[in-house]
Amino acid sequence: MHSWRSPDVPTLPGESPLPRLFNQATGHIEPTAVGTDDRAGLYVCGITPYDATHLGHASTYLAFDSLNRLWLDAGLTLNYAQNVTDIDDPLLERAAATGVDWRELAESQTDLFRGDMVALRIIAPQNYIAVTEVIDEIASAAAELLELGFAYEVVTPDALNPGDADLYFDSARAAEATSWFLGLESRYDRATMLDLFAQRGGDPDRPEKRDALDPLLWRVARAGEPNWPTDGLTPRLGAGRPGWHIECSVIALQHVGADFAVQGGGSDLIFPHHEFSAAHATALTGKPFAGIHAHTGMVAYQGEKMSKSLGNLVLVSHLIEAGVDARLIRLALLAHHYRSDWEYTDKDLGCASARLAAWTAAPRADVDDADSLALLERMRARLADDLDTPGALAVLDAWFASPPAGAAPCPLTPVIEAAIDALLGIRLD
Ligand code: 5CA
Ligand code: ZN
Repeated sequence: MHSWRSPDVPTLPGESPLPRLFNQATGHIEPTAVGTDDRAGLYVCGITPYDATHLGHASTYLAFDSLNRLWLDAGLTLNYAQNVTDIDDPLLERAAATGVDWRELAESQTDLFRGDMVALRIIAPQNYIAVTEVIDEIASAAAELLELGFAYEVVTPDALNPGDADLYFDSARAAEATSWFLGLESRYDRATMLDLFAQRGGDPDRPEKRDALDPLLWRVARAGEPNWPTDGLTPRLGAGRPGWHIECSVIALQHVGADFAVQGGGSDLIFPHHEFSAAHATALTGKPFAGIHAHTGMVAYQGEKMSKSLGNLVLVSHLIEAGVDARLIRLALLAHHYRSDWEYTDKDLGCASARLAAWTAAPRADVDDADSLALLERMRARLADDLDTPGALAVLDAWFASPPAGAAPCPLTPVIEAAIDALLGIRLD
């Protein structure tokens, strides 16, 4: 599927240090270990295309955009993939509720998302992959897991084709036979896992499962549901559609490779989604899924997590239609650390506006003095330390602050202007 147009990113003098990120799996801030080929591998979970793009989505993709910008500034090449969950229960439910064909809903919302990403100047993934583009690969991976003994069939009385059975992942066997274990990523206890599994699309109460937490790999066809043929697979799989977690394992393995630098998404994906995406991939390859499991905090609005199911959404496209400068949306989001949960209010845009006004009002200088080059290094140091964007903004605020009476204001020099563009994605001209 086509991605979107990436913004131009200016080159800066010198280099960023290798960025360090908080790893959910260890609880520590660690260097992002990139391969010897200097390619920085990143997989970020993409949207389920309905009600896109709200500020929570934007904040998550902006966090990983900050990482990509730092990696570029550190002289690395990006190897970035993102999926679109264009077949899943919530999408089908929304399509049915609104009387729109699910394919049309997915396409129109993915288009809207692409437009919002361009407006926000977010670097595009090299591979932007819809799940419906890789159904064959997912079905093969599910069959392989069955062959390897990491999956089992569960009798499915309402299957469209009698005798077809849903396929589940055998968590206990994976924990026994691979380096993955339940909790490797989340560190949650079992009660929390059971609770989150039920809330986030899991089916802990299906009695035939070996473990209540075993996730669905492949759902065989039911009457009235979209399904895909699986001809010629060994072992045999009934026609059907993928479970949720396996889509991200397969797309990441295919387009970023095994054992890449960073797996990313919002903290609502820590369990079960990321835990099991990693489990499936490790069962398939025998290797860890990613070096660092990175998660963004949740943006709330009107007291609750901004979410499609609650409908408390502030959409990027609505703000832009209302005349809000997209740079202000970016600045408002960058003012919060990517790992913190926070609540959006109109004040966020007001603060961003005041900040941008102060920066653009600064006198311009044609030459970079030692102080402005030192400021670039301070910005880099803040950002490389677990993407401390509020810290980087504070460095700039201090530079552009009103000078004491009689003192000359600090100027906007070419390197500072380029740094604001390259590292923060904001063009001042
Ligand atoms: N398609 C799946 C991932 S495979 C999915 O979670 N889609 S989504 O549309 O619900 O979310 C897209 C991304 O935005 C995910 O990384 C999710 O964690 C993140 N996200 C969703 N809501 C928020 C929020 N309120 N604040 C921050 N990030 C959010
Ligand atoms: Zn995902």
